[in-house]
Amino acid sequence: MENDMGIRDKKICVLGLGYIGLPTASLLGTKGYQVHGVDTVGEVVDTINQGRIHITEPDLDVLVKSAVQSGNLKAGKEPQPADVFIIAVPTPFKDGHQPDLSHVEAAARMIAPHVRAGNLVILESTSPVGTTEDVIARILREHGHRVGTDVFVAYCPERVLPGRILTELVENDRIVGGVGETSTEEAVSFYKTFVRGEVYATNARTAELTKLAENSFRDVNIAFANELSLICDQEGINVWELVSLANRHPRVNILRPGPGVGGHCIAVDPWFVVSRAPALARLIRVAREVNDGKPDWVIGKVRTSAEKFKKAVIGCLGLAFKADVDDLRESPAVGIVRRLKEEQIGELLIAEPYLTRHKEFDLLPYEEVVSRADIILVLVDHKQFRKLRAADLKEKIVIDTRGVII
Ligand code: SAJ
Repeated sequence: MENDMGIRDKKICVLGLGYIGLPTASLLGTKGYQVHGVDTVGEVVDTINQGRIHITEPDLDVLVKSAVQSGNLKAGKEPQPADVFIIAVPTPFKDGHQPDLSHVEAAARMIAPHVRAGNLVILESTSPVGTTEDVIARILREHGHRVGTDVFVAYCPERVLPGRILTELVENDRIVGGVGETSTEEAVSFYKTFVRGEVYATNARTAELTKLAENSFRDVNIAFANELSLICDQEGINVWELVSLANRHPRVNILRPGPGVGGHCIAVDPWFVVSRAPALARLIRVAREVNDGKPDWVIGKVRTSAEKFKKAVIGCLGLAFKADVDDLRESPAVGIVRRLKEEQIGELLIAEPYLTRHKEFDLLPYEEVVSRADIILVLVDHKQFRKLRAADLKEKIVIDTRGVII
């Protein structure tokens, strides 16, 4: 890492104070930068200015508190002039799995009047190939800036894993791709002031597709595991045993099947590849479809099991999108429980140990759910559920989508 010379005089404006923007803003604040964070939601701004957080992520509360108390992190609803602008706003998809770049576009328009010669503008939001050039650089040019000469623009995808964000923000290697070589150089120098991993230089388009390729790689590999789970079920073979045996091969590493793929990234980003190359991205599209189809298959299993009872009591274990987080974004577990409720398949008892309440479902302690249910449906591999033993559940039907019960 470079030394801290000059950091104290530098101002950073971070647009979007969510799962990426807030950890990044507070980390930069504790490094000594003067950080102004921007969010369009007033409640988020107020919470952060009080030194508190609106999302759950290990150790983030301590970091935000320290950055705010030191005076280095302040939040507001409007951007301010800065040396570096970092855009970390959501990029969801809209109808037909087409990317919705409206937040990126709005952020670029918000900062454009504040950008001055010598400034660096970085996009971190996961985006389709061409976004940095076609949205960010274009809008800055419309405001009279000469991109690559007096204003520098680069793409640097976030790559942090929810649950490990603060560690990975510093330790992970970063890919930085500028619009033009000078932009790349400026952005690489900036990341080197706080990243301990390697910082690799490329162009913006390559950096954009690198991020999409990473998440598509994971999606395709999870789809392979999910497809195997359906084949194993038909053949009467235990998929968990199969995966662990196949993985004894030195060049095989099959991922874990589950109830589907959730989170705000892996279930979304591959569509950004498909949207630009529909005829070519065949495997990526099918992987998405396989993973999106898994919840239906799980519901079918529950339905068949419930038919064996007059009114089955179904214990649903977990709502989060993955183990040991309280994050429900795009969670297949939520979708499955919602459908079971809508279709009135049995009486539902629901446990999510990482939440105290949920706006749609009544939550119960998981021990109570396990003891009262006829059918145990494991949807998340939380550590609490990993304590369950098959020998103690002999009287019940167990549908374990995560392979936690042994
Ligand atoms: N899952 C499985 N089986 C597995 C692994 C995961 O079913 O073997 C499921 C999880 O339960 C979850 C989903 O996949 O529903 C995604 O979880 P994840 O842990 O694979 O990934 P995310 O979404 O938390 O974070 C990913 C990471 N990308 C990669 O690992 C390539 C992270 O590094 C990215 O920064 C993040 O997406 C992002 O923001 O793009």
